[in-house]
This record gives sequence, C-alpha cells and structure tokens, in this order.
Amino acid sequence: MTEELDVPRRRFNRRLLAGGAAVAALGTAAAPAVAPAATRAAAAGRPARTGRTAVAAGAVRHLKLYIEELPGGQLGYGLEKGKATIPGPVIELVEGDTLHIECENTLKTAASLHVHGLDYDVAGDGTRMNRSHLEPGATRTYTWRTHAPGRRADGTWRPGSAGYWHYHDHVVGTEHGTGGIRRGLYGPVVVRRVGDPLPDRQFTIVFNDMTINNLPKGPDFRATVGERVEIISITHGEYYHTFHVHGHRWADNRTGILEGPDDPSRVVDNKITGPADSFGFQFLAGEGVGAGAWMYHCHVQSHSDMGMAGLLLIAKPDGTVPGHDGHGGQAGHGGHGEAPP
Ligand SMILES: [Cu+2]
Repeated sequence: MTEELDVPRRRFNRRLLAGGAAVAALGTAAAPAVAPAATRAAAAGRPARTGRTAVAAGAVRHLKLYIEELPGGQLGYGLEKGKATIPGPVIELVEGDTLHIECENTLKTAASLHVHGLDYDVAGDGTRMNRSHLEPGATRTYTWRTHAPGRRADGTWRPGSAGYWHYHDHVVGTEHGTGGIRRGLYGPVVVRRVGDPLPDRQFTIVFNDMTINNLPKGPDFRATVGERVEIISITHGEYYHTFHVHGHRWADNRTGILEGPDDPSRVVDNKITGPADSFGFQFLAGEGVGAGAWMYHCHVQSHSDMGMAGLLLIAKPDGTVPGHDGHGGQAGHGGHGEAPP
C-alpha cells in the first residue's frame, strides 16, 4: 500500500527529472498496429482507399504476447521478444472472432493479461484471486471471444462486443495491477462490427496518471489531409482528465461517426474520461480545416500545462505541415516521440 500512496509524488519527480535520455528511450515505444489485413495495409502507409469496411467475422486467431521489462523501470507488452511497447500493440477483432493469446511473462515477478469488454471464461480473467495470472517465466493462453448483437430468448436486446476496449496487467505491484499499469502494462483492443469503416491511421493515446503513454509529454502523430484517422483513448491511474482535439470533432457514440441525418448522438470535441475508461472515434484528417499542427491535449488546465499535450501533424499531400518547423520548435513542446506512420 506504500506504493499506492507513493504514486503521484514519484510520477511528478520523474517528470521533473526526466531528461532527454529518458524521453528518447521511451520515445521508441510507440505502438505498432496489429490488425486485420485491410487495416495493416493502412498502417503500412499504403494509399488510402475509400469505403473499406470490416468483414469476415467468426475467425479463430492466435497471437503470442510477451510481458517484458523496458528501460527506466517501465514494463510493456510486445508481439515479439525484445519489442515490447507502451502502449502495447493494438489488438483488433471483428464481432464473432475468437482470439487465443499465448502470453509469456518474462519478468521476475508475477504478472497477467486482463481485458475489458470481451467475453472470456474466469480462467482467462488474469487475476491472482482465481489463479489466472502468470508466475515469473510462465506461459498461459488467454482466450477472448466476441459476439454480434442479437435478440435474447426473453426478447431483450443483447449488445454486441464492438467497441474500443483495452487490456492491462492485474497483478504487478498490487492485486489490482496498480504497479503494472503505472509502469506501462496496458494496451488497446478494437472490436469492429461487420461493415464498420476501417481507418488509414490509428493512434493510441493513454492518459496514465499525469503522463501520456508513460511519456512526460504527449507524443506527436502524423497523418495526411483526407485520411481516415482513428483515435483510441484510454485512461489509467489516479486522475480524471478531459480529452480534446483541436479543429476536429466526433459523435459521442460507439464509432464516433453519425449514422445519418437523424442520428441523435451528440457531436463533441472534448470528453471527460476517468480511470479504466476507453473510447475511440474516427475523423477525416483536416476536414474543413486543412493541414497543420493540430493539438490534442487534456483540457484540465494544470494537466495540459504540465505536459499532457501533443500534436496531430496533419500534412498536405506533398508531406509538409504548414506552420510547423519540424522538431522542437513549439513553445512548451518537445517534439519527441513522434509515432511512425
Ligand atoms: Cu488531465
């Protein structure tokens, strides 16, 4: 429990002391996307094609996931040995898919994999209380299932699994994984409904205590005008935050996209978010506003002042970002941690 009480102070000290080296070490931790073929093509930077949607539900897939130590006392999930990242890799499913994750704990302490929003047996819960965790050096297969919406036998409506969810450790530090989450053991899960539009770019932004993705200042992300951008927002730690993007807005529903002229979803550009919340949305980069260095940040004033801000660098088709001088030129912004496209 001492560790619990120690949280904010340690975090703030690290923030104050974090020099360029620490930032550089963590800056390489931007997460790659692990996605179905169509999204992977987008992540690989291939030209945007319009009208791509999620298809082929009902697949049974297998994934290997490693829990590893990272420089500076951080921890991460990774798809290959030595390649763990913070946040962990994006895991994408389509409603109806089943995923078997063979998770190996390379740490000297027990750890686990616990997911939100999906269907799993208690043996896949990832907590010590039901012995579904990983002892040091152990490997265990966690099975996640998903389902499409439909009518129950009693006539009520059963929601589908589609949504922006997340996974995290539930064991390191405390029996709630407080130490694991603080040190970086978390990542995004996207479950799509058949027919959902697929993004060209995908960015995961995790407000974890007073960091973004465990970096003392928010990383920058790059896209080109007109691309379909997907933001996955997750919050962890001790504080409430508000997620705000400049120049763009989204519908406060499952996808962020209005389904037609009569869709009653509220359109927002700012959303309150608390520990373990997750949501996501898509928008067209620069729609109606053009290319530029568009800020995203927590809108709790003291939080943004302390570094909870980064840039969506939306380039013109020729690759330039008007008004942005590249790296490190912005007051109060380090320009580090730019995610690869
Ligand atoms: Cu905040």
